[in-house]
Amino acid sequence: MSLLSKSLFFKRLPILLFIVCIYGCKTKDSSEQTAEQSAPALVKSPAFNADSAFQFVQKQVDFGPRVPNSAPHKACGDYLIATLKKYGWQVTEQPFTDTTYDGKILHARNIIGSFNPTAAKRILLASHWDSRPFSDQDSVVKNKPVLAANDGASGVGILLEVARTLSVEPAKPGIGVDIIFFDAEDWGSSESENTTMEYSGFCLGSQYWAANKHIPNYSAYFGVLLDMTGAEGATFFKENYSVQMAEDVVRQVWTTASRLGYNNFFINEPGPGITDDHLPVNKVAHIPMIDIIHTRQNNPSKTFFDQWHTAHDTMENIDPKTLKAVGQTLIQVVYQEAADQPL
Ligand code: AHN
Ligand code: ZN
Repeated sequence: MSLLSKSLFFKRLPILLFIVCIYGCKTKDSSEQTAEQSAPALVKSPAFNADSAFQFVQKQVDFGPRVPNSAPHKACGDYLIATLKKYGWQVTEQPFTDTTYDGKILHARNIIGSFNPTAAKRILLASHWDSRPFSDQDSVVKNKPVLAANDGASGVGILLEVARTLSVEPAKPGIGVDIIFFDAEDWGSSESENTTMEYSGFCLGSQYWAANKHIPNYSAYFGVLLDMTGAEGATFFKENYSVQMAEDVVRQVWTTASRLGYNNFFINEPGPGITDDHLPVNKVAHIPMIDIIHTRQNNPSKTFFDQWHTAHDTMENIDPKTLKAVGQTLIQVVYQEAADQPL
């Protein structure tokens, strides 16, 4: 640099510094803005195969209605156990006997699968696997067992696919996952005034498990229950007991679903409170558990999906798109927790 240009440089230094400062401040400003506007990247997680999940739903329905004390119920239970074992999950069978609101003695079993059984941090996923013994909401045939493609098999199918996905995925999550298939959820009274039983006689398996956990000091970070999670165009409003008892988990799951682009299924609005298997898990086992359940808003005459407790709860109404939205959200929640980056 010549003497002349040097002196010019120093003369202009304040202006230069001013420009640099403005530029610097501006870049810092805009980078802060981007950080505020765009959420952190999602943790990498494996894809959930909805066609495989659909096949797991089909397989259960092919046994016929899985009504406790029946041969298809026994056969399907054996199939669920064999499938979890095939994917390397540790299985605990929990047989129990209970009496229904209408005086039937049921021989039932909860089925528990554990992934990373020794890990301290655990997430609990659940769904009921039994079928309702009567189609009392059907306008024509009211006394037939239901096929329960959506009200039962859909949640189980999604969880079997979660089990398969974790077994084949090389980058396994470093936390524990437990899947519980609750039995005898759906033998409840449709007219709850007819019974003094807790939960109107629904949720026998989850009540039994909550009072007799498969491992006495078992606990989980949180739980997610699936119920009626397979119908075409399903809407999952924020179930009210879940919001009351496990608000953070509701927020985390709905935020994750939204980040994955599933907000047409996971509606960011309050829904009704539903008596379901998550209640004993919250109240008796003291594990915060939410319920992802298909409800409608502003329709007091029909709370659930159209074919609920009718002869038409069949495979025709099951949509792999719905299974994908729920299954991929669960996988993402598990991997976010494993990376300690819950949303
Ligand atoms: C009531 O109808 C009170 N609860 C619904 C529980 C249920 C039945 N989930 C599936 N089938
Ligand atoms: Zn039901």
